Amino acid sequence: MNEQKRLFFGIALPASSSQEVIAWRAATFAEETGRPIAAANLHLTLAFLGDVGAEKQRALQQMAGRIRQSPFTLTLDDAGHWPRSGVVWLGPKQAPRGLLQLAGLLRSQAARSGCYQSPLPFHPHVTLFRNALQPVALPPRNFSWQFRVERFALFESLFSQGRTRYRALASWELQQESL
Ligand code: 2AM
Repeated sequence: MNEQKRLFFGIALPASSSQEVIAWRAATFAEETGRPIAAANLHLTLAFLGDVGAEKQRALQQMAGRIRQSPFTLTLDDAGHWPRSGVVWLGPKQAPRGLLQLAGLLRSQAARSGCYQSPLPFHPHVTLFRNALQPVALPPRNFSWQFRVERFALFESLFSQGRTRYRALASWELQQESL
């Protein structure tokens, strides 16, 4: 049997930031903006892997486990709307080098394992709303959430009873690199 799972590498938002973000979202965006993402589902995707079988998953996990990288600070201080995909997002105005490095490594490992990687440049973001197909009034950029990223995870995306849920299957710590 070769059961496939829908997988991605990503960073979960700390629970405290998630709560602050959803309170801010509720106060900032009109209700009809789109379908709000649940607090527990807020995350930043590093590399989308698609449907993956057990053997490939093992190989991807092994490669992820060999990554040696220092923790970094992520600041979410930008927001935008992609009308074609219907996504309203939160992201960094300036992506930290550590984030770009980590995503770059995971994306190239994924490509080498045969997981299709979009040729579009990596645009780090946390999706706030889906199905936002009408123009969206974006708030002034006077917000900012900052947190330390000390681990990343392999998530499975599960869809049942009309709801998407993400489950962390494995995670890896980012460790201060020795000089
Ligand atoms: P999105 O939030 O911008 O839609 C799980 O689906 C995660 O993988 C989401 O964060 C999603 O980004 C991201 N992702 C990237 N490429 C994807 C694709 N081709 N299909 C589904 N999700 C994708």
